[in-house]
Amino acid sequence: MKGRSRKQMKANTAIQSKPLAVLGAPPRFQSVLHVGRPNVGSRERLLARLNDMLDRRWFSNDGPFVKEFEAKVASIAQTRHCVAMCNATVALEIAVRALEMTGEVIVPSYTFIATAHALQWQEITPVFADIDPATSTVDPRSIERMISSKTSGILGVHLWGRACDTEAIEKIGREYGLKVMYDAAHALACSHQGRMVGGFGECEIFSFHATKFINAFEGGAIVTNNDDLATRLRFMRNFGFSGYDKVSYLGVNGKMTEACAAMGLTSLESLDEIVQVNKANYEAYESRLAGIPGVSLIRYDKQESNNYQYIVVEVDPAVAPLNRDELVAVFHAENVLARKYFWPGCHRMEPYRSLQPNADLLLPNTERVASRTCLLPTGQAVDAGMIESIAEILNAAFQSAGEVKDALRRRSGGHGD
Ligand code: T4K
Repeated sequence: MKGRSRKQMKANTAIQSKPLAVLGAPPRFQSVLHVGRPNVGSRERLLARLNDMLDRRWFSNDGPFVKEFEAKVASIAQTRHCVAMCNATVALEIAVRALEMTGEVIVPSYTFIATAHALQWQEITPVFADIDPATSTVDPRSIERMISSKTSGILGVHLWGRACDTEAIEKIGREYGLKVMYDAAHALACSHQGRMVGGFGECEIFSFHATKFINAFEGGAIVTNNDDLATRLRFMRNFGFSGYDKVSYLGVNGKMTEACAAMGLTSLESLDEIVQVNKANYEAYESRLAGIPGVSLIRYDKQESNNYQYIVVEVDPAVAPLNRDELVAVFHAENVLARKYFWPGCHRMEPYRSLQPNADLLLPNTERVASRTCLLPTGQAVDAGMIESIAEILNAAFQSAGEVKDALRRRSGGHGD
């Protein structure tokens, strides 16, 4: 299979079938399996592009690769504009500023910390709304409850690529005169009710970080159908310059480099192939995890376009013999670095924990979902054999749950975590 060497695959396939590393056996995988191992794409195409870049001696500042990358992303998102940025965090910050959000902005707590930081960094208070436990995306009813006289906007997040309830959110936006934008870091090439993610709200932001299914080493992009906003965003990402020696806006340096755009273009050429691998991995997990008590895989709506880039598993502690934290400890011992995204929720991380110490009282679903979710490895670095082994580890751990709990308790000096 493209993108991984046979030797590496073989070394990483199950080396034994039963005993668990947490109980003293050697780890099931010899090398570590990560959540978010980058997909590489065609080395030849990337190196050819980098050579072109060197020959051209044009390395940054709206170069030809950046322009081509923007055109391709706008075409996937079906938007009039795409403004590429150095990463999605800076893109969020620039978008928030270009939309003149101030005071308070409502955002889910159940997201990567960058969503909240993009606001707080500009001294805008992120007011945390709860999620709908059925979808893990922000609950419009909770948004409405959080509106105050200081609220200027709503920043929704299309978590795991599944779009939030854009109709309800935008209705609230219209009723209360609030700007609406979306963090679509996970949602490139995903659709919502048949429309591609990209054209919802005032603008949407994609991430092309190394760990995303399409990567530009580091990168981000803002897509929008608003011509004036796109113009402002272009100025703002380049110090506010609107011409030689002419500064028209407050700006910053948010530019994407040509090397990053070269990687982004190369990665985009493999989009279909990567989605196919992700989908096959998702289906392999779906069949291997089916029927295991208390373990469920989040669902992607088959009527929509999905990138299937995350394998998100919920562990119900009332049913499963081990809880999420115990299971993650079991996986780590086997060199499967399952992640607890986005535990414990932004509201329990600094500076928000200190600034808003009682936020948890209004976020019961966030607290519950964050305590039971873990992500498993996928992408081009993972194959069906590895998924089979991961499922075997899970089954073996559940079968020996008593021993596993004892071993974990001993390891933590009797504190049980
Ligand atoms: N909004 C949302 C909803 C997001 O999820 C993110 C980013 C953003 C906004 C901000 O986007 P950017 O500003 O980053 O464009 C990772 C990523 O760094 C982050 O981009 C991503 N979300 C988040 C979900 O995951 P970490 O700190 O948990 O993991 P990290 O970067 O250490 O990487 C995870 C694993 O991947 C590592 O254990 C090893 C492996 N890895 C990582 C890199 C960078 C590799 O094998 N190779 C690599 O090059 O945040």
